[in-house]
Amino acid sequence: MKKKLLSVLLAAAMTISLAACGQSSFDEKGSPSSEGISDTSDSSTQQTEDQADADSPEEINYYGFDEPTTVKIGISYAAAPDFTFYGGETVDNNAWLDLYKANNIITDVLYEVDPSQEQTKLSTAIMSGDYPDVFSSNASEYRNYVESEAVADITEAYEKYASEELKAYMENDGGMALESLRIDGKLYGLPRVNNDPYASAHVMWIRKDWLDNLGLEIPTTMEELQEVARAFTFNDPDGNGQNDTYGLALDGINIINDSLGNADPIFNAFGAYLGKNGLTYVEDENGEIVWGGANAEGMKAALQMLQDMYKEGTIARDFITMDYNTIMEEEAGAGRCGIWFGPNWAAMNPSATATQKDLNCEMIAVHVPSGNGERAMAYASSSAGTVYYVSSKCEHPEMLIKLFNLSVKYQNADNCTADEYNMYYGDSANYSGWKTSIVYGGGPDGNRTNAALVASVESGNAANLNAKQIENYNSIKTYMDAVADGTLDPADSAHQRGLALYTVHIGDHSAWSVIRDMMANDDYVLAAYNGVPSEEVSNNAATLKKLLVETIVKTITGAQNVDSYDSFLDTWYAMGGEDAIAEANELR
Ligand SMILES: [Ca+2]
Repeated sequence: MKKKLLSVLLAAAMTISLAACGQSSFDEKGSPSSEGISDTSDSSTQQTEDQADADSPEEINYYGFDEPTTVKIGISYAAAPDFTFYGGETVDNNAWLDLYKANNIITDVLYEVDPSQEQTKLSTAIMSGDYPDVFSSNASEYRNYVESEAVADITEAYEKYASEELKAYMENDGGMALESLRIDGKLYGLPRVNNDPYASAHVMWIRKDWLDNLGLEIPTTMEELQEVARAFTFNDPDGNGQNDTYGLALDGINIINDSLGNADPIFNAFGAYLGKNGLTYVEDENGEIVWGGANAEGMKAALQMLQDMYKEGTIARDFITMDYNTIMEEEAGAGRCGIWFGPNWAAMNPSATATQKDLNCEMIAVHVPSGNGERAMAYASSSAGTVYYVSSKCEHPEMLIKLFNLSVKYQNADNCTADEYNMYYGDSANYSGWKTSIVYGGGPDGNRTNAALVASVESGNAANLNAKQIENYNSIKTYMDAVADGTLDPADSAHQRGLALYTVHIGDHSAWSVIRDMMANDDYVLAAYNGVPSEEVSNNAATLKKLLVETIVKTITGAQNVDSYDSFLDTWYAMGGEDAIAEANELR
């Protein structure tokens, strides 16, 4: 579900641009009057106090300008087929324009185009020399823009004008996307950060009711996992007298992935890191960047274990034809497998489905077992996707920073009131809201949002939750009350939704409980390089991943022997891997 929301947000990529941020002769009709004003100025004062500067701190306005400053914008969101304005809002009259006006940022629409024409329009404008002052692109264009000198160096503007909230937003991914944009220490753009690689770490999901039925403990090593998988396969863990279960579910079609059935956590447990794309960068003991799959010893130990499990039947015979959806619905969801790896939402659908078949079904999240005697780590990587720029011709490069400060303040539930959040972020199903802002500053709704939800469930007080959180809170409460009353009805969709959310958020064995523990223990191997790959490396990446996936699957089924991983490595380097690693070492 989270994945679906994320893809909706990504698909709705904002392509609005902004031009000409010179001083204007602003007329009084747009003078500040909304209630956002007083809040904004209060916050500015607070920021000023918080960010005491040696020069003249009280003069820094993080959210706008002391004098009306006109910005011309190009708009493409309004012509998008899925876009709907709230009530009476229009391109010229909406909550975000009011907020900008209240902060002396006066917008004037330079052009309005269909989203499909936005990049062409922008390119034409840049070539003509008269182009928007603030605009965005995919990060793959970042170096081109920097080399063309069309965009400003914002290093100093960011240092001086970034609010504490904006800095915290950039830390959602540990600062990786922002740092990936530095060239010789200088910044020429700001990334949209809606990825939290810490929060999206994968955990192990296991049937707690099966462990209890067989008198087994939660496995903490890969050897123990193999023993549990044997018991789940041969000892009738569901007690129905049928030989209808097995141990570990794997997605054989895409064995390293971002969903259910991912095998990468198993490789991680042996010190190898493939990520979801297969092209990962880790640092070796000499500080050089090497491929995360270059640890042949670790990879071979993990492959040997999986080959052994396949041979003894504790991995499904037909795993090579399974994808994440099969595992979700027909394996975990049907109560056939007892163990799988996946993200925080990887038991939502399976728990709701499997409970209909077996009311005692209990799926819990646990830390990935250790493979090599050390605590298993997760690979954390984040790259820039959308990048926002300010033109090198703009006399106020801080305009970009101030626009971002406003968006981060009003598009994150933790930074504003529930009413403000609903107004400036809006209802994602109907749009408007954040879409009319010039910069999108909504972050991933990670641990902070989760912490508020968990606290409310524990205290029974939902007063401080935003609209989205209250919806989840009510669902979880409905489920928990039904369990307490003995009235749980697994066919009731409201109970299913509550149970699904429970596996993510609540209790000692929720996904979030495990992930918070991972964060506290720093169980992460950070990507040594997060830069956007060159076209050549990018083109080779798909071939390299295909080769890697084929090698892993063939080794598990025994079609290839484990030691052939060494010759695979030679091929991987020769087919473009060597160039990718060299590029990372050169550009880091
Ligand atoms: Ca059985």
